[in-house]
Amino acid sequence: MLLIRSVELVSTVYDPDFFPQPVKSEIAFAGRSNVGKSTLLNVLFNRKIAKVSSKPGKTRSINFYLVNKQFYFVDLPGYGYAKVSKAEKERWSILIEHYFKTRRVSMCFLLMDIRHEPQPADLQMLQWIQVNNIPFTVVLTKADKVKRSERRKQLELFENTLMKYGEYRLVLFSGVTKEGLSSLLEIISETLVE
Ligand SMILES: Nc1nc2c(ncn2[C@@H]2O[C@H](COP(=O)(O)OP(=O)(O)OP(=O)(O)O)[C@@H](O)[C@H]2O)c(=O)[nH]1
Ligand SMILES: [Mg+2]
Repeated sequence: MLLIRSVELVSTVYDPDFFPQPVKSEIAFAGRSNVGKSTLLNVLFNRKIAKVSSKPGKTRSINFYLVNKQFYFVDLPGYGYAKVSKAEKERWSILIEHYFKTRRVSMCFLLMDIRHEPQPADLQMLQWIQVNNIPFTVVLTKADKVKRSERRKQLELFENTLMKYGEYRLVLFSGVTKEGLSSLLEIISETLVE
């Protein structure tokens, strides 16, 4: 299992021209604004290095975290937040699209809130990931917020809606209880040795 010994935020990028040089392997974390990307990274890193906010739209740049001086874990800006200007949305989509087109991403964790059904923006993201042949894992976040029965119902809903996107794994995660952490670490470990 991957042991995260060191983490360093090495690059905060707002402009497609300023991506850092690729390293051995790169893992991306994508999802709607406020879904819990930065929270999940902090749990993985076991320290509060990524900024978390209850207000959506916190992470506006692409943040490259260098892990164990070998791999990038990349916090992508959240999409689908209604209250930003059209120009800002356009900027984000250019940045994210450029990111997926130009980097070799070994695994993309696509986060979705377990309480809501997949949103059009999520499905669009999935399509982008598929078109670019990037392996992905779906992470259902905020699992602590739903009761057992609701959890089963939502799981079924996600499985049915996402069936047509081919092979992928699905992990339930909570930043509060840390449920799902060991599954995530296992998938990351497998990805990084390949
Ligand atoms: N209960 C609960 N709250 C969570 C969980 N994950 C995130 N949150 C809360 O959801 C809010 C958003 O979390 P962030 O980690 O900042 O979300 P993000 O996806 O990085 O958001 P952007 O940077 O805006 O794209 C914060 O108030 C978090 O505390 C979770 O697993 N359980
Ligand atoms: Mg964030």
